[in-house]
Parts: sequence; structure tokens; C-alpha cells
Amino acid sequence: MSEAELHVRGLARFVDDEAPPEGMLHGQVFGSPVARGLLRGLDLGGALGTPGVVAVLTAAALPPGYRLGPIVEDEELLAAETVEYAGQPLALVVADRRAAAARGARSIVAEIAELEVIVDPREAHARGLVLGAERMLEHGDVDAAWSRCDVVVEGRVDIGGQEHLYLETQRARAVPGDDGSMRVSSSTQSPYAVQRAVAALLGLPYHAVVVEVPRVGGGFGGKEDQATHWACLAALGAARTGRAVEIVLSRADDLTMTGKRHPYSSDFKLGLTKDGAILALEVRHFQNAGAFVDLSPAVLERTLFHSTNAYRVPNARIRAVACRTNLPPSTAFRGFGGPQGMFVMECALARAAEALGVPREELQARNLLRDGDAFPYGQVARGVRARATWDEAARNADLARLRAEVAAHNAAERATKLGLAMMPVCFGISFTKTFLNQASALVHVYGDGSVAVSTGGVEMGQGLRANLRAIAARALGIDVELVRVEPTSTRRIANMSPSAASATTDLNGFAALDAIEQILARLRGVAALALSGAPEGVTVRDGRVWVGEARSDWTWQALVRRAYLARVSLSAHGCYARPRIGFDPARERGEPFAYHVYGTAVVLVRLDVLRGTYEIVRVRIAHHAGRPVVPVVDRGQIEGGLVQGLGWMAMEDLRFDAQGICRTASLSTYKIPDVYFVPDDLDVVLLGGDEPPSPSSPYGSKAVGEPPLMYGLGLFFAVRDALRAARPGADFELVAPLTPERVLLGLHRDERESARGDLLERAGAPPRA
Ligand code: MTE
Ligand code: LUZ
Ligand code: MOS
Repeated sequence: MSEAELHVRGLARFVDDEAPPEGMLHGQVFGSPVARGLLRGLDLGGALGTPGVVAVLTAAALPPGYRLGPIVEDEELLAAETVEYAGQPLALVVADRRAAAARGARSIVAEIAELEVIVDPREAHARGLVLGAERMLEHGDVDAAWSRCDVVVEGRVDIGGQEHLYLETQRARAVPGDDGSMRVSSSTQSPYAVQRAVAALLGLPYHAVVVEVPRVGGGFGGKEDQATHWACLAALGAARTGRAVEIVLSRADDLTMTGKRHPYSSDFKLGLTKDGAILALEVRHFQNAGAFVDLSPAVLERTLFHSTNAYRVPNARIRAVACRTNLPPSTAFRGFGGPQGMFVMECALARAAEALGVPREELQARNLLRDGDAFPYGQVARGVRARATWDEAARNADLARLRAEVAAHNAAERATKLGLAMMPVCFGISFTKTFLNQASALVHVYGDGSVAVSTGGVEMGQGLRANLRAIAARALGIDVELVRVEPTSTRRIANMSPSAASATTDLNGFAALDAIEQILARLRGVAALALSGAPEGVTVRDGRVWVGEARSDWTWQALVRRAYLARVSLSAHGCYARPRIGFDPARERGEPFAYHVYGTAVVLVRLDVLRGTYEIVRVRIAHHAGRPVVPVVDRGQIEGGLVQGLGWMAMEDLRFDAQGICRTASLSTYKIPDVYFVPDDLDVVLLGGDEPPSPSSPYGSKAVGEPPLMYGLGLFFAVRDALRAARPGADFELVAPLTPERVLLGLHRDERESARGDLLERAGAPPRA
């Protein structure tokens, strides 16, 4: 059964759906109730006395100096002396039932001498609380360019974080082996990261730690690094008790204990000629990295790379700094810092369009990237599809007429206003850390002709299995039903990169093709010998063996049987290393990306001026997908990514109070888009199917996972367009998400100010200047 069918029927099994091993225990993590302080003591008496509790583990159970972290090892698995964020794990309660573990954890009392909490990245920066040095990309001569500009706009942008809200919360199960080994079943995007961290924790060689991932019930980046902690805690519990231990975070714990998308606060300055050509851009990003390094420097790097989005910017200076605050460590989230960089650029264009008195789309269209333009990091843009997707989206939405309709509606109506925005996207494909751009695969052809493909890729709902299955079947010339894609295991594949950066199908698909090519080469030899032809002329098509243009009477199964009897190996290990990429952070120059993905969205909204609410009327997307291996998978990624981006811009309003407590750690306060929020009128056009296949991805497909999220940014500017129609000439803050509350307060700022003045006057206070 396909992955999709299993999900639809509710049959897909996750980490904790496998029958529990005999005597399995359950772990409950106790997290810090405060965001920052000195840990004076933990009163574990209540927990130890709770019926069913088998063990309570604290930092004392950890090897000295043991730290976690994908880039800098700066995180304690259980805090020993200082607490840096609310929810930071302090103790693990292990009990024979989940409820007993939870009860035990609730009775722990932490004595913490609270210290001052910082939640704002600019404040952290002002106090020197930074993680690593500020980074800077520079190209052209920005300082000289300002004098040539006719219009210069400046401003500040604030972008909120985002909760991953994967349906399956973080979880792991650790089962001790009979020989001191440890088997961990984890919901992780990075089995190798889990393997390394568990091995270091238990003092084992990597080969004695087996990490298996049946599938992931949504990751979105939240399990690229941060699944490791729970797997390590389960392994710690298992090693200490000698029994299997499972940890499943409750939704509330997951919401408070895990890191989210990085909030940013940024300053921009954009200069243009009077006819709208961009001459210069200066940006400074303050990234809210949270309490530990995690993936923040890598996220920051991608922000730098995407700060000019899909535009030609001849002179640019882009700076970014990771600021340390007392939020949970911010982490990977679909787009990985790219969306924040692009959002600031789009905000700058909005202000510029308003200053020039032209629709924003005119400036966007005028400055779209072209082949041969250089990105600020030095890479020259090739295979650019910014214009092609723009034109198709504009055609599909009938842009000129739509703009006129919007204007006519807005002139005639007072209570509702329409707003329109275009959103081009240009997203670089590859891990920016070059060494991660590798993969391997193990392919077995069994005696009956059925095939099992293993790679280091993790299925998380993005359709990896469907893609790999289609790629393998196509390469072998057989029906997809004959191909099974195995769950991920470090036993089958060693040293895998995380499933991330949208590159999983690219990298693992190529690795699988390499293995398949080896097996096919051997099979060709077998067929050529028996059917007297040249090996090069042997092919398998539709499950049949052909010699040249002659169809033999051999089936695929017959060929496989012959090969087996001839003692020819039917298994192969393949690998792939992405060629010709590399980035030198010391010079801030290089070619980090194998290629870029392009697309353009058109977003139309209707704003209720009295209520501040709005609905999305229409979305048109033109996405350059090349030749998708499974088109419906790409469509699913585009629609899902769009909705996740719309939610981030519209309603996912993550709030931490001044004490660093997450005030939106439940689904009654943290809202995500539902099916009613998605416009019925949504049309996605896939472009590139008629072009010569690009050699950068299997069969001319293209990476698709992350880029569509950024179409959602268009919503912000469509609503802003409607706001400007409601209050011509007014300025509105550049703060996302643009919730209906913010819209309403923005629309009625003057009334608010005067009402406030009246109140103050009545209270006897002097009116504010
Ligand atoms: N789609 C689903 N359904 N679930 C997910 O967790 N993760 C996204 C994207 N699409 C995700 C998803 C993210 S963050 C990435 S990097 C890619 O899928 C990862 O998969 P890929 O490399 O195969 O595109
Ligand atoms: N992870 C990573 C990523 O380690 N490097 C990247 O460049 C990246 N890009 C997107 C998502 N995850
Ligand atoms: Mo995606 S943020 O690369 O997991």
C-alpha cells in the first residue's frame, strides 16, 4: 500500500504504534518553570514516592561535560546549574505507566534563583549577547550608490516566530540490546544526529547505536535537530534502568519545550531611480536565536542568501547577527531563515512603491532577476525563471484587469476593500554547509524480481517514498508495485545527512539511481550473454527485456532469476555527492547552491474595514517544477507550503511574555489555518514540463519542499494593499503576522489616539503631545 493510502486509512504506524516490548517504561520530562535562573536544587522526594515511578534522573546521571548541539555543543541534556529558557529539561521521571510518570514529574519542585530575562533580539544585541560574529554580504558599492538614487526608503520590520505544529509530537523509544547496544526508534529528520548524540551519551561506538525511523508525522524542520534531545533522554532512561523507555511529549510540553521558527527584527534602506530600478539595498537582521546555538548560524546564513529574493540588486550590504535570548532555542523551519530575508525585501519594496505612488507589482516586475545577474554571495544566476513564472501567474490571474477591478471595487465600496499582491520566490537548493550534500542508498533485487530501496532519507509526509519508488521503478523499467521503499535505519545506511533543505529526493534519488545503474549493468551482461546481443543494447521496459529494438520473451523476473542462478549479485550500494558547489564563509563568496527554484503567486483578499477581518479570495501560483517524478506530490507540497506560509503571515501569533513564558502554548491561543481559511479559488500551474530535463535532479524534477511556503508572504502585502485603500496615505507598521487585531488597531489608530487623549483628559492628565 502506498504511503498516502496508509495515511488516509489511518493505518500508518509511528514510533509509539509498534507493540511495546515487555516491561517498557515511560518517561516524562520535567521542564523549568522559569526562563532564566540559577538552579539551587530539585526536590525529587514527591516524584520518587509516586507509585509506579522507577527512576528519577537529573544532570547527575550524565557523563561529565556532555553537551548537545549540531554546530556548537552548548546544550545540556538536563540542566545542572543554570536555566536559560522556560521548559528547559531539568529531570526525567521514568515510570511503569505514562500517567505515573506525569504524576511524578508534577510533584517535582525546582528551587531556582531567578535572573533577568531577555526576550527581545535587539536588546540582547545591545548587551552583547550574540552567538558568533555578525555576518556581512557585500557586493557593488552601496555607499556610492545612494547619491544616484531618486528615492530612498527606510524602515523597520518585525517578524514573528512560528510553531511547527507537526501532528505527531516529538517522541522516541529506546530499547537496550543484549550486548550493551541501544536501539532507538525516533521521530527524527536526522537519524545520524540521534545516533551520534546517543553514542556520545552512552560512551558507545556509533555501530552499537541503531536508530530507526518508521516515518515522521510531520517535521517541518522541527525534527531536523530537536528530535535528538528526546531520543537521548529515552536512551538515558533505558541505559539506567536496563528496560525499554519511551518518551512521548504531550502537545502542551511540545509547545513549551521545543524551539520554533526564528523571529527577526530588521532594519532596511532601499534606494531606487525615479522609474523604479533598484540601485542599492542595505539590511541589518537581528535574529532571535533563543537560548542556545542549535542551527541558528546556518539559518542566519540562509537569511543572508535570500535577502534580495528574486530581484536584481546591483549594490547590496546585508548584515545579520544571531542574538541570544531566553526563548527555547529557535530552530529549522521550512525555509530556514530564507522567508525572513525575503519578507524584509518585500517590505522595502512596499514602502518604495508607496513613496513612488505606484502599485507594488510594478516595482517587482521591473526588478526581477535575469540570467547572468549575480547574487550578493557571488553566485551567478542561471536558469532563472523569475520572469517566466511571473508572466504565467499574471496571465492566469489576468493581472491588469484584476488590478482595475480592485480599484473599481475600492472606489465604490467603503465597508470592504480588496487587496492584491504578487509574490515571486527564488530559493536556493542545497545545504549551505557543503559537506551535507551527499547521500547513499542500498538496493536489493530479490529473486522474485521485487525490489527494496533503502536510503538515508526520512519520510515525513513530503512524499519521499512516492518519489523514490517512482524513480527506482522508472530506472529499472518495472512497475512501481514491484518497488518498496524501506523505513530509514542507520543499520542500512551510514552517516546520512538530515532530511532537510528540500534536497532529500535530489540527493537520495541520485544515490538510488547510482545503485540501480550498477545492478542494471550486471543484468545487461547476463541478458546479452543469453540472448546474444550487445550489453549496451539491453534494456528493461514495462517489465520486459529488450535487446536493441527487439522485444525478447524474457520478463524482468526471468532476467533476475537467470542472474541469480549465474551467481551475479543483485544488490548494490550507491552514493551521490553534489558536484561543483561550495561556499567560503571567510570571504563570504561562493556557489552555495546547485540551482534555484522559482515561482510566483498572486494573492487577492477582501478586507472587512469595520471588523478588521479578511478573507483570501483567490490565489494563483505559477511554480517552475521542471518534470516532477510524481506531479501530485509536488502539487501537495505547493498547496501545503502555501497554507503554512499564509498561516504564518495571518494568524500564527506566537507570544512570549517579558518573563520568557510562552503565552500561546495551546491550540486555544495559537491558531493555525484550517480548511476554511484556504481559498476555494486556488490554482497551481506547474511550469517546465516542456523544457529539456535539467540534469540537477533525478529525471529533470526539482526540489519542491520549502519554496512554496514563501508564496504565503503575498498575503501580508495583499492585506496591506487593502489597508492602504481603506486609509489612503496612511502608513502601517511592518509587523507580521498581520492578525485581524493588528489590522483593526492599524485602521483605527487615529481614533485610538484621540480616545486615549479624551480619557487622559477626563482623568485630569495633560493630553499627550
Ligand atoms: N511536507 C510534509 N507533509 N511534512 C513535512 O514535515 N517538511 C518540509 C517540506 N515539506 C515537511 C513537508 C521541510 S521543512 C522540508 S526541508 C522538506 O519537506 C523536506 O523534504 P524534502 O527534502 O524531501 O523536500
Ligand atoms: N539545514 C541545514 C537546512 O543544515 N542547512 C541548510 O542549508 C538548510 N536549508 C534549509 C533547511 N534546512
Ligand atoms: Mo526543512 S527546515 O529543511 O527541515
